[in-house]
Amino acid sequence: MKIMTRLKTKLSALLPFIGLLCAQAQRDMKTINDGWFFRKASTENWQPVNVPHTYNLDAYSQRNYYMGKAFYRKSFVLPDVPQGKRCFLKIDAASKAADLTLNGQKIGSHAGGYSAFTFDITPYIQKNNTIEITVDNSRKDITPISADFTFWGGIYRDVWLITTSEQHFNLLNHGSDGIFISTPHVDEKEATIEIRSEITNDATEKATLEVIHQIYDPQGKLQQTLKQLLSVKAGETQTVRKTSAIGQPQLWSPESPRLYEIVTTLRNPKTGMELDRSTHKTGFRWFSFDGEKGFSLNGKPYKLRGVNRHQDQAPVGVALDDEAHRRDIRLIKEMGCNFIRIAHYPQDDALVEACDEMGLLAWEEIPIINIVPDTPGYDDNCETNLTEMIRQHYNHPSIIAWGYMNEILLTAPGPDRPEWPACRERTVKLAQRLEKTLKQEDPYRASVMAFNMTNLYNEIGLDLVDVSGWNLYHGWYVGQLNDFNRWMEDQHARYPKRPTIISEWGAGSDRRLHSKHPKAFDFSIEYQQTYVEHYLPFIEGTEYISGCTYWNFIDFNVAARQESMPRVNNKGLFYNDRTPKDVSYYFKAMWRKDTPVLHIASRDWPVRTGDKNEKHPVKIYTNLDEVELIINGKSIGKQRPANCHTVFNVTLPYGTSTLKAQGDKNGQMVEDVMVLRLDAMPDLAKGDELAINVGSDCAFTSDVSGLTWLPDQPYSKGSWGYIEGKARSTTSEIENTTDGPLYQTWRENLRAYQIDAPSGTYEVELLMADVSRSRPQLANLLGRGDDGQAIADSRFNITICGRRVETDFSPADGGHYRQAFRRRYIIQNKENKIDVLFETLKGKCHLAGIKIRKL
Ligand code: GCB
Ligand code: CA
Repeated sequence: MKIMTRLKTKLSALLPFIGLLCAQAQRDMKTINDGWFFRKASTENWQPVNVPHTYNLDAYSQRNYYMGKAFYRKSFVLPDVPQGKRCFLKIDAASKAADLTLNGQKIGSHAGGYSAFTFDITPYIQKNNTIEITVDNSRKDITPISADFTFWGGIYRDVWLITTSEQHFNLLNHGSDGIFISTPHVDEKEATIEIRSEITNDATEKATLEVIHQIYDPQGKLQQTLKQLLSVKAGETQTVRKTSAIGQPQLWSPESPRLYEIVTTLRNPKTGMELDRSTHKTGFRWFSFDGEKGFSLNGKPYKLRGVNRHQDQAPVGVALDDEAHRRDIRLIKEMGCNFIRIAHYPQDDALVEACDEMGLLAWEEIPIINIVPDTPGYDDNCETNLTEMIRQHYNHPSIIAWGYMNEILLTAPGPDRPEWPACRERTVKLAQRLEKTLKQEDPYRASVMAFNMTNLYNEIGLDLVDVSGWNLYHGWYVGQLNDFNRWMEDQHARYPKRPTIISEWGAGSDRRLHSKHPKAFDFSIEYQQTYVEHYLPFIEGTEYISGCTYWNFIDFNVAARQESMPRVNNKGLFYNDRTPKDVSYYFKAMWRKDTPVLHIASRDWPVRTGDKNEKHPVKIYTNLDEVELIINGKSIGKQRPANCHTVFNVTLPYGTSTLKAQGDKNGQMVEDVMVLRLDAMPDLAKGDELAINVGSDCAFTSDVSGLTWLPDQPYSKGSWGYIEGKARSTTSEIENTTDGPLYQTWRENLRAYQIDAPSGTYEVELLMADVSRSRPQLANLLGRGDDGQAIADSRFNITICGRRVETDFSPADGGHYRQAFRRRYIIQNKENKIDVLFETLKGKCHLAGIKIRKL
């Protein structure tokens, strides 16, 4: 008896190899990413490329990147054109639309830049083949049409050539492979698994077939084999369903992402020959969203802690290889996230697979953003995109929510406008249509939508979704930090039953800008930290908030964005190259309970300028109870962090210092070490350059020269500073400079700028820009920090050390609006002071920066 069982086990272990012997009957899949030729419609030259590829690397340098058609072409030889086989071409993404021909014959089109599509190319394939694909990223009937990211054109994911038998799973179902696995019921004792498979018979005769599902547990042990016989007529596709119970399921969660594997095979029951095979993974988990209690996973309250993820990375744009997607999920996990919003569009299969495997719950969405246009075909395309997303990623246990609209009233005409009723109606109509489709496609996941800072969404019926996402930027684009708490409290009081999640919140930061008095829109590293340190404790401490996704995991490309880093939205917790910003360690300290976190948060501010008697803030992000700071071997003392951070105010010697933070977690010593440099205040007598970022509380360090422009201050005797005037700023882009932020802050209506300095010959350099006639900003900016109009076309005289250097002057002379104006004057200082006097003739005189050097 025993021997018999053993023998059986051995035989079943051999079965896969027996399967291999019939390899010619199985599914063959290979990428054909290599050896393509490419040209834009605007050029004649074909250029060799590999996919993934985007034709919008111009988005890194140009606001108006190329929008239009481009052509891809590839030739390949199939030495043996398979007989009795089907061939498919699968493209994982071509943005935004693609028309395909094979050997001169049209094989089909696809609309939608973020999902896969497959064509049966059997009728057209021959020995020598040429595929031609026309891609177009300018189509207005395909979403997205307006959004805060670049609409990268190109074939930017994999291209596959797939060969199957004439009987196969239905590869033509919206880019999926025709196998759909769901877990309609799960609890600790038992789970139900339902597998729906679609089988196509492309032969000319009816076929009797067998579908076999082998379910392996997370340890790789075969748990169940489910079999089903069916007969499929020639040319037909049939759907079969199989439901089964799994006792004592090993549950999937971000903390232990246990995956079951389901191997589905199609066989000829007479010959035993395997015809097709596909492997999927599933996980058993259950969840709920509640208006009072927030989210719960597998029966326990569970705060969703996450980030939004855009997919681009310089210098390749969105043409990332799979390993880069997996790397991102690893970094996100490492930070302590258990959740991700795959925003604003479906992303690579590799990313979603990594969520399953490494353990991240996910919200995925299609990119219907800012406004629903009145464009024929748009709604249909939206619905198709939604269906594709759901079918393609249906089997992933990580996904718990599908989304379909983001801030959809942002650029819609307001209720006071005549266009409003029609716009409102079509928006609500589309939402209702998509909500219905979503639930038909997938009754087991939540529907979500992201609202922005207006209650209109509730009032007009866009609250039809299961979960309301709020994109809230109080203390950034609008109002004060506390307005965030008030917003949520008010929402909860009005709609206590409605599940909510903070789907976006974020502040921008630029490594070149630092401030001891950070404020919204100064783009300092420090303000972003202040912002998140305010929001996160409220989110964590408020039960009814299901969780959050910070905006954004990375600094990402937006060709149209201006601000301190044109072409970049710099709200990332990581730089675009995936280097962590210090602020990411705040999240890690808040969210990782399983490991000690101790990080000196000054990697983004490693060089300071100041006096050695002055106090310099050194912030530590940590989840330890107590931290000691040691500078150059000497203890500065111990501090007890609150809200996962503490700031030591320390004096530093000039030059480099070694900073060591240390503490212990349950007897385990933890430390972090970094080197920080303090540069002395510039000494004019020594030939140093005294550079001042006029009109700003931020020090600015140029990427190019490394020179630090000091924060501005009022003049006092023996020192330097402004006399009178008002500080102003703009987010308008400044051209012809890499030091934009210097010019984006200025002082206007100042009487003078004075520097007390020993007599001698000096070089005095003035920086300014007339930032009026700004280019239209993105809708997202909501107008904070745009003072440019105030100085429009101002004219003034400038006198330095008694000598008139400019008369009836404007930095915009010659039409140079928004351009960096920088001019040096050689000056004789005879009275131990350099005074720059302004005399306004028209508008308001202004100054954005000043630099002095003794010759
Ligand atoms: C939003 C949008 C997102 C933007 C973000 C921002 O609300 O949903 O696409 O990138 O704000 O940074 O302005
Ligand atoms: Ca300035």
